[in-house]
Amino acid sequence: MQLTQDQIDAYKRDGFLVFPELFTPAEVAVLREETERLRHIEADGIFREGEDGKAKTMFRMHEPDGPTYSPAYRGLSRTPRALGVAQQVLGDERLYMHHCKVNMKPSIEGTVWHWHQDFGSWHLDGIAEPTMATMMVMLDDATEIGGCLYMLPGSHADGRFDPYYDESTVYKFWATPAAMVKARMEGAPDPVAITGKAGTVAIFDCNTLHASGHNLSARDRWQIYLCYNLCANRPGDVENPRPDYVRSRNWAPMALEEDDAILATRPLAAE
Ligand SMILES: O=C(O)CCC(=O)C(=O)O
Repeated sequence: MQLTQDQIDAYKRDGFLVFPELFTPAEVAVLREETERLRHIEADGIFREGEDGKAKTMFRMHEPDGPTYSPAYRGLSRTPRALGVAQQVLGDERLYMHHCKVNMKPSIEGTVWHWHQDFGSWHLDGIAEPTMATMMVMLDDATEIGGCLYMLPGSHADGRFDPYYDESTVYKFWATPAAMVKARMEGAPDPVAITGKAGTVAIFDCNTLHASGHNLSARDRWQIYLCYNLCANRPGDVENPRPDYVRSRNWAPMALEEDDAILATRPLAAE
């Protein structure tokens, strides 16, 4: 999949690109089945919230040597539509994956992700340069009432803001101080709601400010996040590094696979 110069320019200007229904319903169905299979196991890198005990976030489905491995996720992470697009927006063919996760924001109970930049925390992982991009893949239709992502166009241009550790949500993470977000919003275009049908994809710069709201709808909202980095930008040593499932130590360049890499894991689904 070859991006046009207009798309590359828009990525550089806005800090994100959206591709409606880039993955097919058959591919989404395979990824959903795999997600459902894995969310019932017990392993590091699977986080449960709420009274139903169901997994809400899972990591590291793309690596064959762990309990959360899924061949379909590995295939997804290496398709020309995922890895190939990341190579083009980052301008480098030698990429590895800092982490891969799926967020299953539950109906009614699933809460906000405050405004943040992914590089806010990844820099603390020891990564020097913001040459990173996240690809989000919708496994459900994403709606505003269902807690879709919002992107602030152009917000990557000023680089990284020092984050603070936000403990107001169950998952706790490095968010951007509200005063900085408000200052960045002044005079900027309105935030863009990243809505669309399942299979829709957004790829965004690691300094793009993004957030998501409460899921007030009757449906859970599942979204995959594939975080690519240049091999040349692998993390340096830090004290108390985060676990491998969130700060990968596999810095080998990923190889592109065929574009049918997801369905190839399920020959019957491909028919
Ligand atoms: O899944 C969401 O709603 C937001 C997740 C997010 O922004 C992140 O993991 O960095």
